[in-house]
Parts: sequence; structure tokens; C-alpha cells
Amino acid sequence: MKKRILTFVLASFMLSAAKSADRLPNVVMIVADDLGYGDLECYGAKNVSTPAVNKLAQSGIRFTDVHAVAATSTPSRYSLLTGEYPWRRPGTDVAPGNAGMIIRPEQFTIADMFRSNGYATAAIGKWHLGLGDKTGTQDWNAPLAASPADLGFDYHYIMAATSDRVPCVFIEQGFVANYDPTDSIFVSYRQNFEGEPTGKNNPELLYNLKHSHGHDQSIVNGIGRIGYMKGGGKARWKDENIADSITAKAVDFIESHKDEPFFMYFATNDVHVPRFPHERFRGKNPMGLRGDAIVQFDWSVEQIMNALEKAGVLDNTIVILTSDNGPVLDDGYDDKAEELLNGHRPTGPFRGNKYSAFEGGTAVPFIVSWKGHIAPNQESGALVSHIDLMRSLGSLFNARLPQESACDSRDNLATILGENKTSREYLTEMSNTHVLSVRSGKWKYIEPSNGPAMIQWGPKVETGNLAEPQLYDMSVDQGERKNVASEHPDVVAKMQAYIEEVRAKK
Ligand code: NG6
Ligand code: CA
Repeated sequence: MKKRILTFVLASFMLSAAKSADRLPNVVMIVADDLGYGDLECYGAKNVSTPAVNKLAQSGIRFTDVHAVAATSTPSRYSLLTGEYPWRRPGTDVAPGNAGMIIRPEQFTIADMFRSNGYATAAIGKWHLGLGDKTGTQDWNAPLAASPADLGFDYHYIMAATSDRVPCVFIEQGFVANYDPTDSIFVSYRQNFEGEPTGKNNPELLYNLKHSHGHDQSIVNGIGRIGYMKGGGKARWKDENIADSITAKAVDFIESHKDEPFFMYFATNDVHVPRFPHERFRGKNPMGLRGDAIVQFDWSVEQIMNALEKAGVLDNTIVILTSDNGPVLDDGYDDKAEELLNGHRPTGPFRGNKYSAFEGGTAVPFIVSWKGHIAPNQESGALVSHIDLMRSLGSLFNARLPQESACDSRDNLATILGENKTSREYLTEMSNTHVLSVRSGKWKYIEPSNGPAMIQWGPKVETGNLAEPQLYDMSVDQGERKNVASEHPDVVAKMQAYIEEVRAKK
């Protein structure tokens, strides 16, 4: 009897020791969509309040010089999840909703890394990295041939691409969620399905939002989309409920995995177009729907943080909050984002926007918090790239990665956890037309390119293109106004040589 009690006491002691001391920290990555450097209160926004993000920033480190790899979603996320630059892999530009899965199952992803170290893993929200075997061949009424389950994610509840692209349904564990057997789903990016209305031909049916450029194909929920879709019935999402749906799944995932280490990639739809947040977030700021979408994003963050606290895992969870690329105002819908700015600057001090080679394309908010491990109220000006997240987080548990994987990622964990402020020596950024820029020390270099100075197809965005090399001294010219390339030919040569090296390297 005594022996049994002793064994029991010993066993429970060992169990609790393993839980507190040896347990690997959870990692929650919150990745907003098109949220700008200047869009959050803790980054200087005045017109919109973001209390949950403020609180997260106060609890840890607010970084001021962090960059997504690319100025649009697909290549940015490709790099974040694989640790490989997007120009090494053809087909990583902004993907249609029927793109085949861009990361191939044999590629070792950040989710594979966590999973092979005993973590439960999830991808929730925006995916935009293709699904199924080949572009255009998916049968949306059956299990998909390839999904995040093949990339190391135990659980997924995702939008195939963006909310402005068909199919407008969620995919859960490789199947369309809430599938409606009475209304089969068909998707095409080439032609409409007979008898189906489009934004172009039936503008009277656009009762929720009108398009300003593009987005005039299938109509779902009174909003025109990119691509054609038929069917879906009750599986079709309502834009105003997207934040609620994905946040609920994220909260469930936290609750059901609180007793084991987990990695959750939570990719919000906010603040991408079409911006159509739930009514309860509307009208609390003077900026209209774009501001309301920021309020909704903040609400999602609050729910995640509350769930971590309620599950009792806050002090064992690293939370990273960032965005996939810089902000844009009119990105194809008439939501008055520009007219209602009221002095707000979505890119903060930076020039350019989403799509640009200027800093506005890739400069993103970046907050890291780990209760009890990272001291509160810190700020770090270290130059950090999303590309390094994979190997940095892997070094939390000395992850062993296959040789060829995450080839561009470097371990920078000490900087990310605020133990030092070491910058990346060279940091590379890619515009939507693959113009590469480099940041190093005080310099920002943009390689010469012949493209137009402004985007030609809708958004009022400076591309950053110029036929000559551009060099800016970021220590005095954050806004990239004074090109000093001709005064520093040596620096230009060094930066251009670096670009050639990083572009070619394999
Ligand atoms: C553009 C879309 C834009 C947005 C972007 C991708 C048009 C006219 N514009 O082509 O609305 O969807 O692609 O954004 O179609 S991203 O953040 O997902 O990269
Ligand atoms: Ca984006």
C-alpha cells in the first residue's frame, strides 16, 4: 500500500515537473493581412484604438524595423512558412483561389519543424498558398488532393486564397466546411458559369460593396469577387462573420491543446479587401470600413489572448504579431479608405505601400510577448526579417532540419526574444514585380528597374521603380526622398553585388 502511494506521489511530481520546467513553449503567430506599420495605436495610429494589441505590446517587445520578405501575400507567406526566398520557386506570386498547392508536400515547413518536435500544429484563417494537386483541377466537392495536412499542420480551417477570390468557402481538414450536398461547388478563373450573375453585368446585385477596379466577376454575399464560382449553398461565407469563424476555431484549438505544446499560425482576413467587418465593430472610428476592420482585428487578438490566459498557458506561450505586407487604401472596392483617412498614415513614416519596393511595401508591425520570460515595455530597433522566424523558432528546441530546407533562414532567436538588438547584416525585400531591395546598416538600396513609377491597374501606389540605382540613408531619410546613389558608388556596388549573390544562391 505504502509503496503504491509513494509511486503515485513520485509519478505526479515528475509529471508536474515535466509540465512546468521541460515543457516547450507554445508559439502563436498572429499574421494580419495588409495591416500597415502605422495602423496600430502602439505604432502611432491616432484615429483608431487597438487596446488588445497595445496590451500585447506593453507585455513584451515592440519592434520598429521588421520586414516581410515580399510586398504581397503569397510570396511573403511562402517565405515565412518555409524559410526560403520566393524568387527561388516559380509560381509564388499572388495566387488565384484555384492554384495548386505551392509548397510541395516534400518541402520541410515551419509546421513540419514544430510537429516533428512533438507540437500540435494548426493553420487557421487566410492560406493563399494553393490547395490540391494542380491549378484548376480541384474538385471542391470531394477531399482535396493536397492540403496543409501534407505540410505538417495537424489541423486547418482556412480560406483557400483571399476573401476577394473564389471559392468563398472555408476548408477544414481538406474538405469544404459546412458542405451543402444540395449545391455542388464549381470554380473557374477562365469563364463564368451559365446563368450566374457577375458584378460586371449585374451591378444592382452588389448590395454590400461595390468594386472600384477588378472584382467584377462572381457575386457572393452582395460583393463582386475575382474568379467565377457556382454553388456552395450554406457553405458560402458571409464576410461579416469571417473574423468570428476563424477566431472561434483558434480559441477551440488553444483550449483543446492546452496540455501539450502547440504551434498555431493564425492568419486573419483583416484588413484585406473586401473590408466588410461585423456590424458590432462599425462606426467606432472616423475611417470607415478600413478602420472598422482594424477594430475587428484587435478584437480577434483580444480573444486569442483571453483564451491563452483562460487555458492557463499564457506564461508558456510566445505570441508573435505581424502582418504579411504593407497597407493599401483602394485595393479594388469603393470603401472610401482614402477619403476617410482623416490624417491617418497607414505606413507610418514610410514611403510606398503594399506592392512597392519602398519601405511601405514590407515594413510591418512586429510584437513579441512571452509572459514571465520577456520583460515588458521593451522596444527594439533591430533589423529583422520574417525569413529568419523558422530557424530562430527552431532553435528553441534545437530543431534538426533537413539539409536543403529553410536555406535562407538564420537563427536570430536572441534578437527576437529581446536578449540583444543584433540586426541582420543584409536584409532583402521583394516588390510585387520582383524588384529586390537591400537594407544594411543605415542604407536602403533599390536595384534599378524599368517598370512604371506608379501601379497601372488601379491602386494609387508608388512602385519604387527607377531606371537608376536608388540609395537612401535611413538614419536621416526614413521616407526615402533623397537618392544619394551617385554620392556613394562604392556602397551601390556592394549592395548590387549582394543582390546578385542572394538572387542566384541555391
Ligand atoms: C490584386 C487584387 C487585390 C488583392 C491583391 C492580393 C485586383 C484588381 N486586385 O490583384 O485586390 O487581392 O491582388 O493581395 O484584382 S494580397 O495581400 O493577398 O497579396
Ligand atoms: Ca496581404
